[in-house]
Amino acid sequence: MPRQVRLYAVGDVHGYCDGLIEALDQAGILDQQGNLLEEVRIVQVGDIYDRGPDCGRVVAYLDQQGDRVVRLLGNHELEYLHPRSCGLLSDEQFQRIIHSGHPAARYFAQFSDFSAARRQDLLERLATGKLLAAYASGGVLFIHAALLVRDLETLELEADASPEAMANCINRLARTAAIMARAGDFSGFEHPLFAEDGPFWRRPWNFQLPELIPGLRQIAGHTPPGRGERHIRVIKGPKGASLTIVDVGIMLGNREIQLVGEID
Ligand SMILES: [Mn+2]
Repeated sequence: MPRQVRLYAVGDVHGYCDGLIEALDQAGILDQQGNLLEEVRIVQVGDIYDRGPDCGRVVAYLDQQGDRVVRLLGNHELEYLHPRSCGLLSDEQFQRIIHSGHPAARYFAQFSDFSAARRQDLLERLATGKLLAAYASGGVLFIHAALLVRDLETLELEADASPEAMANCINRLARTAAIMARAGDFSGFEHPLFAEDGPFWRRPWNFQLPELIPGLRQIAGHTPPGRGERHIRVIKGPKGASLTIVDVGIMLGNREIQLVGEID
């Protein structure tokens, strides 16, 4: 009999390793060595890189936790891979752009932890299933920003598809794009799934609540709370649909993480 495990969702980390570890510690899920307890699993909903001081340490810490951690693709990881952004750039080209004073410099400066080596690492993880674009467990879909009814048409999925079917379809596309990109062809990331108004990028104020997929429970990150707020938020959609936003702003000093449930 496998023991029951407790599943938690952890929001955007953005290079704040100490903040991440404090959040896990406050949730009471670390052992004396600072590692995740054996019966704990976490889904980190993406955006490990950029803004903070320690993204390399965050990656190393999460790797050290082995299969207790599911890592998802955030828009910050995606922009390292996408041909519209850093996908085709060398380190020298990237540095030249962000120091150019060109209007594009500000956009690229958001992804300041980018390097070609990190792009290669992400492609390798995505191609081998160590980094996922979406995850499903216990009837909940985990994705970086939000999946909407219009995405189901793009993905050729039925409205009543299971969260597992949705995650499988999204992961198949991402994995194929990564395998192609590893071989030098980045066109797989031009699929509408990876567009700037797609499920890795859109903000809650850019869509209407009825656009949430009826009855689907989603957990996402991507958007920290507004000024004065510091907690996980829940947005309600049609027929019991919900979008739980677990980006509490670790980079702003906030430390809440979400218990999703106990699973076998
Ligand atoms: Mn994001």
